[in-house]
Amino acid sequence: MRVLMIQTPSVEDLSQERVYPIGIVLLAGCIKGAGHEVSILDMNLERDPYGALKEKLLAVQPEAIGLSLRNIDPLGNKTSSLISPFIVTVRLIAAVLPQAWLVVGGTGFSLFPERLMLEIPELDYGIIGEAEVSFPALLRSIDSPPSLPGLCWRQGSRVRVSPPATDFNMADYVPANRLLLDPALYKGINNYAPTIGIEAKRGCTLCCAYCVYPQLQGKRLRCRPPAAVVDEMESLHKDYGIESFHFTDPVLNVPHGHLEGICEEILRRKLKVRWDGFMREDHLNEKNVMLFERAGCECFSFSPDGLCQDSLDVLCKNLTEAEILKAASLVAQTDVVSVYHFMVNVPGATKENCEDGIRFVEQLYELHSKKKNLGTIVLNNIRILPGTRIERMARAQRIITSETDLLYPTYYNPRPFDTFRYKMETLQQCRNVFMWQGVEL
Ligand code: B12
Repeated sequence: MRVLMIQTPSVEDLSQERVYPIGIVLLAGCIKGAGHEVSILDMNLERDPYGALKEKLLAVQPEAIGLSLRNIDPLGNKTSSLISPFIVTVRLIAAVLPQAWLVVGGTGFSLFPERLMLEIPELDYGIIGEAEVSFPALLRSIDSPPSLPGLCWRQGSRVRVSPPATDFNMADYVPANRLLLDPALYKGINNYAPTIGIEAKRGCTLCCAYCVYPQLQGKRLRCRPPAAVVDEMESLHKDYGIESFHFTDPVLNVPHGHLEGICEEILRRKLKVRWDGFMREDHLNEKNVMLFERAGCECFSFSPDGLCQDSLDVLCKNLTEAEILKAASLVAQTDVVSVYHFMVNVPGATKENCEDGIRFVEQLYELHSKKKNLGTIVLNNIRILPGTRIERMARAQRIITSETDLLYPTYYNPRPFDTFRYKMETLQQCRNVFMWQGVEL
């Protein structure tokens, strides 16, 4: 079958940070291996995404099209949605090639499968979650597929959804076939985020109250062998000149020893690469922080989320203020920048714990002031996503009701602390600017 894989618009415009669409490239490799003829279009690279789409459809004449809906919205307190460009994309395809089978997948779709299938009748099938096994199996018998993990299909006017796969064996992982989409196209397009993602593992054992990662990848950690991860980095470095990578793992430095193994392998091979990824504070110690720096870590990214112990507890972070400060004091001694993400106005916010939060941010800046290595502190309200503990809390508190449409940007930000984020942002921006300018506040 001739198959076209499309990364639908994942960002609002070309000024936003963009990423190599590793999900569809992995799947394209799987179906190519199964004998299909496959091509790829990333609409995020195009100045005229719909023009490029139409041209590609007419040139390739695919019989089946795999659409990836990665993001439903840009998060970060923004209120714009990526659902509209997705629907436009689907309608344009259906108008240009009405006979082609349309299959949708990706993280954004996986969060709202039934809703999107019902709202967009042009979609024939969906697959929620990881699709290395289900997608090729669906293409094998697309007229009448068997029961497959994560499959969404229509039964009359209803949509049926099978539970997703969360057990793909990462020892069998075949890295994305980069010949199908040239990584060089993504060089130098971002200011901050490395465009090339590397998966070192899937799964997350944590149960943070707002987070959908365990829903998307399962709760069991599935690690790739460190040498296989470094093989992939090495070939990207040698064949495409890629120097900087982002590890896509929900938490990069768990379980203990895995990232350490990757770093030792990078050092053993004398690979000159840089990388980053989100780390847990309570798994850092003097020794591994030094190892990570030596092996090319270019940013310690943390998402402690809670600005005080009450908030950490309500968000089920299983983390203490002391652990965060201990980690901060370790990374502050390195020559690597650190970035911290926090959530503001979380359930149970009080005047006192807002003040605690202010003090906490001050403490982080104090710790990093000597080496001036605090990149930034990102402050967001919580985006309420379906199936999370925060969703249940927000319903119980009547912050959202049965009328609330979670498909579109909905944040947990009730009064009276709904503007606290701005106060925190002023504080953090002042500290940041004054730190970088070397001026005492
Ligand atoms: C790593 C990551 C990042 C990195 C990416 C770095 C890089 N160079 O790749 C960084 C930090 C830069 C980032 C940025 C953003 N991200 Co992000 N990111 C992730 C994360 C943790 C992993 C994504 C990943 O690469 N996974 C590995 C690949 C292989 O898996 P995959 O893409 O899911 O593909 C599999 C399946 O989904 C499926 N599939 C995918 N496509 C298709 C298509 C078809 C047809 C089928 C059948 C199946 C299918 O099969 C694939 C293989 O199994 C996810 C959360 C998660 N655990 O999934 C969030 C996530 C995807 N990100 C999200 C968002 C919103 C963003 C940002 C908009 C946030 C922001 N304001 O900066 C930006 C957008 C960037 C962009 N241009 O798209 C959201 C999306 C949901 C939503 N709320 O809209 C998620 C789910 C996190 C969350 N907070 O909930 N992100």
